[in-house]
Amino acid sequence: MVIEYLLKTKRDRGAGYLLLIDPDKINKGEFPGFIKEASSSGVDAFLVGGSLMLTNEFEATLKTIKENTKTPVIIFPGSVSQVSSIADAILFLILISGRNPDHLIGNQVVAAPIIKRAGLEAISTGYMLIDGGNVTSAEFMSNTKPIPREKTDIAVAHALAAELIGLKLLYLEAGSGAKQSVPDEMINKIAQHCSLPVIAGGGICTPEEARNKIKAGASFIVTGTVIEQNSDSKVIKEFAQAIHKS
Ligand code: 1GP
Repeated sequence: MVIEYLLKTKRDRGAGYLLLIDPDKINKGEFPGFIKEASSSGVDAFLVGGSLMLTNEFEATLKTIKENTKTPVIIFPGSVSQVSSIADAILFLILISGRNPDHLIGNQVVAAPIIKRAGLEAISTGYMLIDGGNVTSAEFMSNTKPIPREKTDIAVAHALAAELIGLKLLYLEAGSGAKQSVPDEMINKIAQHCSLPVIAGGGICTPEEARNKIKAGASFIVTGTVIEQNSDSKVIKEFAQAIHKS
C-alpha cells in the first residue's frame, strides 16, 4: 500500500520529498533520464497531475515514469479525467477549505466508480488552499476562496475537521507558482493540534524553505515549478537532503 510506504518514509527519513510532474511541461526526449536521476537523487514519490491539461500526455507520462523507476507514482488529480490504472495510487482530494459542492462531493461521486474499476489505491486527502499572495490556477479553476494567510485558527479548525472525518492526509497548498508558500506558523499550529500527516506545497523555491516547513511540522514537501525551471539532479539532491533528517 502506498499510504504505508509514505508513513514508513516519514518514520525512517524524518519526512518525504514528493516531486510533482505536470504532463504538459515535460521535455519528452530528456524525460526518461530525468526520472531515473530524480529517483536516485532522493525523491520518495512522484505526483502526476495538473489543474488544466492542454496536451494529451497524461497516460504516456505515467507510463514513462513507471518504465524508468520503482519509486511510487501517485496521481494528484486536477480533474476527474485524471484517473489511470498505470499509477500506484491517487490522492482522493476533498477541497475542504472551499464551499464548492463539486469539489466537496460532486467530483468524488463521479470519480469513485472509475477509481474502483481501475483498482487504484485511493488516499483520502483533505486539500486546503491557503492564500499565496497571487491568484493561482488551483484557486481560479476550483472557484473557491483560499484561507487567508494570517487566519491560522481557521486553518486549524479545517484540519481538525479533516481528522474527525477520517481523512488520511492533509495537503496545505499555496498553489503552483505561489508568490509565498504556506506560512511555517500555520503548519506549526496545525501539526500541534491535528494528528494527520501534513503535505506542504506551492511556491517552495529553496531547500532552506523546505527544511523550515519540516521543522515547523510538515511530513512531506512537494515541489513542482522550481524543478521544472532547473531539472539539474544536484538541485533535486539539495532538496532531498534538506527534507530528510541528517
Ligand atoms: C502545486 O503544490 C504544488 O500543486 C507545487 O507547487 O509548482 O509552486 O512548486 P509549485
